[in-house]
Amino acid sequence: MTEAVVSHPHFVSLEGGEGAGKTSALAAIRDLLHARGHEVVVTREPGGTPLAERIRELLLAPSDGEKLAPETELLLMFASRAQHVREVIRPALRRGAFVVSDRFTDSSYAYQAAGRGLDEALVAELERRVVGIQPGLTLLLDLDVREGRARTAGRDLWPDRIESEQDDFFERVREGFRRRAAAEPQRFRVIDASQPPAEVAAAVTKALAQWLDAKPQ
Ligand code: Z5A
Repeated sequence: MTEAVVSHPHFVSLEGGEGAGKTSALAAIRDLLHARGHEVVVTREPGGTPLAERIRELLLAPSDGEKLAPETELLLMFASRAQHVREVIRPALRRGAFVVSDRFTDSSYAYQAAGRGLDEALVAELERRVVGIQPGLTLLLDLDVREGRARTAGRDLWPDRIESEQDDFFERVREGFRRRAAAEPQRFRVIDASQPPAEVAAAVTKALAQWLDAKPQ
């Protein structure tokens, strides 16, 4: 079991609330890394391996009457992450690839701690003992909650279990992300996600290029 959280220079995560535009930002990140000649593994959380994707289904399935306890939700997020780190992320980093993850542990701090009200120290303990790794760069797509929800309104016939939460939950999540970004400015870059998609992609690419050029290869 790992006891320290080590930042990896080939590991990039993308975070943000609903409708922030992570899909096109991910494509822009992948394209820049490919253009620089790197192998790129694009993955996501919860999920990223067959077993972790099954845990994702459990997590996101609309309630069938039995409410998922916040602690259960947190532990399932970390069960999925434990599998993802061991089966996909660490092997890819070991062979020198870049890993780009659509969400990682910062989402657990934002959704399960800030959003659900669980103790941040519990998330930190799980991060230390179960995960042990964090991205070298985290791009936070920051967007007004209502604007994000307006973008995704009507997209799904049935919103998933977390999408069905109220605006005040998503406001706490947004604040949780912004607090983390303010506390770790060396790791986070905050991107204004209210801009048109091409401008968001350009801002993401610029932040990534600056980070790549600044770090030792
Ligand atoms: N979760 C958690 O609670 N704890 C954890 O530890 C982890 C996750 C890891 C699933 O994640 C849920 O799991 C998520 C957090 C929780 N729940 N929520 N809510 P997900 O990443 O799969 O789900 P998501 O964040 O809800 O995805 P999303 O809503 O699809 O967001 P997105 O990927 O950022 O959005 P998009 O697909 O790129 O764009 C959405 C729409 O907006 C689409 O129609 C676009 O055309 C439009 N769009 C995108 N960008 C723009 C701009 N710039 N202008 C206008 N319209 C735009």
